[in-house]
Amino acid sequence: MSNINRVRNGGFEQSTPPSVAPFWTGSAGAVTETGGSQLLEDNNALLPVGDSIEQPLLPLQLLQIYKFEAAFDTSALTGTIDIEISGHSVRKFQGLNVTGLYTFYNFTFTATAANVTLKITNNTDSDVRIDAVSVKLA
Ligand SMILES: [Ca+2]
Repeated sequence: MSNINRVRNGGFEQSTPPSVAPFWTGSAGAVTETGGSQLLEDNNALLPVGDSIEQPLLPLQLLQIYKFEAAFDTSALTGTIDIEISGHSVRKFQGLNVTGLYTFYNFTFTATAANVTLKITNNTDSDVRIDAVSVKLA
């Protein structure tokens, strides 16, 4: 069986800028961008300070280990990019150390529920750009 991405529209290619839909919902300032700010293909998401995007993941298999991965780009000096997987994981990437151009960041977690929501929040002091979000079996 192929290792499918549990995140749908993880590269924001199905979105019509500036909306983050489909699959993603966002707070008021969260948008999809195009025209050169993306890492892969045509689109990326932009989270201004304090904004977030989230989506219910395709079902996970209990007790399997999954890897979250996404590319981030920010000029932040303080604060964190927070990744929540409802009730199971909260990871904080230090904005200061996510510098300049897009880089991929990841972590693994054990699924303790089948149906979870992934949420990415910009709690840094600068815009955060996001592309190529995935959650796959590790
Ligand atoms: Ca993309």
